[in-house]
Amino acid sequence: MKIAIVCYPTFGGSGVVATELGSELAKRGHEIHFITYSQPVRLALLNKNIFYHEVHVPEYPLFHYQPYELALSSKLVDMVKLHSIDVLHVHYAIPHAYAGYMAKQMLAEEGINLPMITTLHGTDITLVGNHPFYKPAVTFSINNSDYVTSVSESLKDDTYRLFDIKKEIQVIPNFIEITKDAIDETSPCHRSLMATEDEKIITHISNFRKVKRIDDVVKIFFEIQKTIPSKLMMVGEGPEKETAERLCEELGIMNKVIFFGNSNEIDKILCYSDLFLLPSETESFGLAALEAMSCGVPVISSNSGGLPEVNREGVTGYLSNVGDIESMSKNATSILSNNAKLLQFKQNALNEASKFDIKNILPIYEDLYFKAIKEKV
Ligand code: GMT
Repeated sequence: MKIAIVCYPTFGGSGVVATELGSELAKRGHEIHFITYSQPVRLALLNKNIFYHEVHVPEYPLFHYQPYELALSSKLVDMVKLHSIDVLHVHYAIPHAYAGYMAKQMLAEEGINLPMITTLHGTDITLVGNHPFYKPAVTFSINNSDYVTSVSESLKDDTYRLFDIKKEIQVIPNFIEITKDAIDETSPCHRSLMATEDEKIITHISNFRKVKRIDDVVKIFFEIQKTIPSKLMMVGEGPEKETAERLCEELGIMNKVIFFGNSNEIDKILCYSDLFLLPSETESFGLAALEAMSCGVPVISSNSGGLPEVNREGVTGYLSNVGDIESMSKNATSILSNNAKLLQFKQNALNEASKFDIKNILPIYEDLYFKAIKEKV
């Protein structure tokens, strides 16, 4: 199949999912065309069957806002015709489903029928899309997609609750490529560079937005380090990073916290991590938690959104109410203070993550593409 994928190219769950999905489909012989405004951060362009088409938005002084949707839909029309694309898959409803719908309409005028699948990822529904300024357009573009998928049951329920949706939504969970040697002592894991033998390593990875409750991460760690010798690895960039750095200084723990910035070597950091913190306000799925689990790292998270579908209470970690720092710190300490328990949770995390192996999820997307194409012929 020839598949066009539209996504955000930055560090963020939806872009990562779209990139990994496209890369895996390419390995299976499908021709994948990424269409977005810059090269997706995790995309290895040199792979066979992978193409990247950049959307340019020319600056014009009259425009206060540059019309990205217009440029994207025009680019889609051109690329679909040039490469005889069979199906369009847009990730994150805003504005991709809207631009995709416009492209579909323009192509239909020329007698080309392009099926479009929209995957809902989270904040496009729960935070941004739900804003009255966007809601009518988001509702319209979801209802006018040929197929709609969401990354968790919780997000599906939220979509029906918050929007007037007539379409059936199929849940296709996010996935991960399982690293076989995740807790293999012989793998090149540079733990000793980060902590001493007796210290535990706690990690948080995100785009440091308000929704991630970065202050809670720092406060939970502050409590943990009172009784457990430990270090905190903070991976990512975003608006809340400075506040977090200031809080670490105020609490006098700056010498125990390492801020990495964005990284393409998440697995190298996770390989020496003992615990992952994700106390988010809302999380449709929590791909970062799954990435941690796939490297054998247990998770302390909030119980919001789709997190309970990924992190299993008392098995792969613990879940607490949003903002309950006391409970999260206690749970973290209970795992970290008992080595046998920690090892068991690490193994459980690995086992649970394997259910989300890309090998199990990819065929579901492939079937959906085939179905969409067949119906449109
Ligand atoms: O919020 C983010 O971290 C980015 C956002 C995105 O769309 O890029 O993430 C959402 O999609 C991810 C992939 O499906 C999910 O794993 C995240 O849980 C979800 N974020 C939220 O719901 C806040």
